[in-house]
Order: sequence, then structure tokens, then C-alpha cells
Amino acid sequence: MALIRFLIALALVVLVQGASFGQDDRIRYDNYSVYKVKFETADQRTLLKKLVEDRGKFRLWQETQDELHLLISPGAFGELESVVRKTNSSAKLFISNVQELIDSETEANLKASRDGSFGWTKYNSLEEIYAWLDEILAAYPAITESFIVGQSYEGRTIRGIKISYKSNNPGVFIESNIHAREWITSATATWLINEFLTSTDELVRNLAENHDWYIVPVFNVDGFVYTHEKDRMWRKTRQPSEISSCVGVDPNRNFDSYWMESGGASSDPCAEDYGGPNPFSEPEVKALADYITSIKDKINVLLAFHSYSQLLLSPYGHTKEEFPPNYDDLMEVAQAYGDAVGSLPYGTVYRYGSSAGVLYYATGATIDWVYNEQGVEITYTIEFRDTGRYGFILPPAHIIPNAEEALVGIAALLEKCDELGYLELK
Ligand code: 0X9
Ligand code: ZN
Ligand code: ZN
Repeated sequence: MALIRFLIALALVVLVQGASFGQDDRIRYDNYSVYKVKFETADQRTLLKKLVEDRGKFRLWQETQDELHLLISPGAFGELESVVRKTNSSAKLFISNVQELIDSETEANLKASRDGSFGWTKYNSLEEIYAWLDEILAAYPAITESFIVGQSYEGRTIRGIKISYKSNNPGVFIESNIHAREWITSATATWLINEFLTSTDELVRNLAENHDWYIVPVFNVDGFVYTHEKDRMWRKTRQPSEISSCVGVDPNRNFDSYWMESGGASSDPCAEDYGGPNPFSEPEVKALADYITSIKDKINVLLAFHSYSQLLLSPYGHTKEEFPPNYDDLMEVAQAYGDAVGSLPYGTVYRYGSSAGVLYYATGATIDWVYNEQGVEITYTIEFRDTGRYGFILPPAHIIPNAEEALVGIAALLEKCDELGYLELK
């Protein structure tokens, strides 16, 4: 009898625990919608941005020169409508139920995981990505090398892979998934690693073998795990704040280059673009800065993978009045990427320009710190697919097309860099 009572109690404990650790405590976005709001003047933009300030009913998903993409709580459309009317801007529905997109993504991930874990028909977890990295490293010991960037706030290892077929190659550094919810970035980075090692295509062989690749597929490891387990829409790191109950810092605002200057980041710990209490407050960012400093003489080009908007952004992020010394070259190189993507049958269009010029002021970003402080003359933020139809929840069917675009784009980009003399050994 005692035993039976014990077993029942045990079963209950397991049940309760199971529920609290299961899918049920994920943050849900039932009937949350995403609207694209088009505006013309700076005043309109200011008024519209007031909506997202308290992050209650409205949250900023993406911002371009003349559009705000807003995540809207169920029932808050009326309020948006009245501001849109007042400001004479226009709003267009893009996603009617965010949870529906998340659910079909989760379903696709579970289905693909059942028949063979890692792959590019779904989005992989950090665990799956690291297990796959180990397989790759074991399979190609002469060409690959594992490296460690450092440890995250929650104690996870930030890992990278170096691919080098021969000595005296120019170096290309790829930072990916610094923003947790931008899953297409790590999917693309891992696909590229696989192509570099396995493809027999001549273009890919040349690209792979004539450059040294330093690739960090998931930089913001804590945030990435959090997007898989708790909140699909998380962007920042996971270090708590000492002055607020809001968690995390935008790691792409935390580098020590024009940090918090010219309105390029927020000092509000609850904001999505919070710059942190001080530059390099985030252990991940400090670790990457130290790692890049230690190999900067080997790096000719740095690419930071982001989504979404289909853009190539170069320095500066802190001003649009001044342009970097090699701005014309940066534009020519960006155009080569865009043209190459355009030559594929998908019809995807990439625009390009300086970060502050075509997007918005953003300070303390990786590419600006590497350009300004480390002397790497070619640095870009690449904002992958799409332009808002699915946004961050890009269906897995887009992974390979997006990655193919990145591959031909990067090949053309490096070709142009070579032509302009940027791939000389330092
Ligand atoms: O805001 C960002 O950090 C990037 N866009 S995202 O939507 N992926 O968050 C763009 C950063 C570009 N600006 C600079 N590099 N300064
Ligand atoms: Zn990003
Ligand atoms: Zn080359």
C-alpha cells in the first residue's frame, strides 16, 4: 500500500515537472500580427516609434529607411489605426497570426528531427549544431580546426570552425546569429561550412580552398537556446541588468566603437537595442573582441550574418555625414554581391549602402568596431531573406535558396575584393 502511494506520488511529481519544463511554458504569440507601416518624414517616424516605447501592445520587429515593422498584440490594431491616420502614414498587414508561423516551424523541426537530426530542411538546435560540428571536425581533420571564442554569461561555449586548405590564404571571418531570433543565419553558416568541405563545384572549390575561413555559426549562444526553449522572438543576450528587471543587452550595440553615441543605441535596459551598462559588458562580446584582436592580422574580410531585409550594410553606423575612406570600394564590392544574387533564378534583390545611410544609426556593432578599431577594411552586415512576409520566422524551405544566394554572393564579393587589392597578406 505504502509502495503504491509512493508510486502515485512519484508519478504526480513527474507529471507536474514534465508540464513545467515542457512546451507549455513557451511564450505564445496567439493572434499577434505584424504590420508594415510606411512613413515619409522624421516626425511621422518619431510619433510611430512612440508606440513601441513601453513595449506593451507594440514591439519593434524591424526598421528600414521608410518602414517600421510592428508586432502588435491582439486587439491593439485600433490604436495603431488611429496613429496611422493621425500621422498620414499607411499600414499593411504582413503576418496575421505569429503563433501560427511559429507552430508550423516547430512542427517542421520536430518532423525532421525524427528522421535524422541535423539538416537544412529544418532549423537545428545548438546541441544539434555542436554535435554536427564535432562530426565535421572528425571527418576532415587535416583541413578543419576547432576554435573557442569564449564562454557565454550562462556558461555555454561559443565555438567556431577554421577551414584552411593551404597556407598563405587571405582570411574571411563570419559571425552569425549574434541576434538570437535570426535563425536563418546559423542555418546558412552551417550550410556554407558543409559546401566548403564537400562540394565538387568548381566555383565552390576555388572559394573554399583559396581563403581561410573562420566561422562562428552561433555567436549569441544563450539567446539562441532561449529562442528554442522559451521565446522565439528573443534578440539580445541573457545577462540580467542591475538597474532593471529586463534581461539582456543587444550584443550588436555593445562593442567599444562610438558606443552609445549619436543615438545609435538605447540606454533603456528594456529596449531591443540596449547598448549595455558599459562597452563590452557582455562576456560574449568581450570574448569575440579579444579573439578577433588575436587574429586580426589574418583577417581580410569580416561578414556579420543577420536577418531580415535583404541588405548589405557597410560602415559607418554612427554617422551618415561622413563616409569611410574606402567607401567607393565598399559599394563596388556590395554591388558585386547583389548582382551575383540577382543572377540566380530566385529573383531575390539585395540593396546596399552604409549602415547609417540606408538603415538607421547603430553604434557599437561588430562590423564598425572591426573596421574602426581593428583595421579590417572590408566589413559588412548581411541582412538575409526576406523583406517581411515571414520575417524572422522564415520557413525552412528558404534555407537552401538563401544559402545558395549567400554562397554566390560571397564568391563574387571576394572576387571583387581580390581585384581591388584587399586580399593581400598583411
Ligand atoms: O540593428 C542591427 O543590429 C542590424 N539589423 S537587425 O535587424 N539584424 O538587428 C543592422 C546593423 C547595421 N548597423 C551597423 N553595422 N552599424
Ligand atoms: Zn540582427
Ligand atoms: Zn579569391
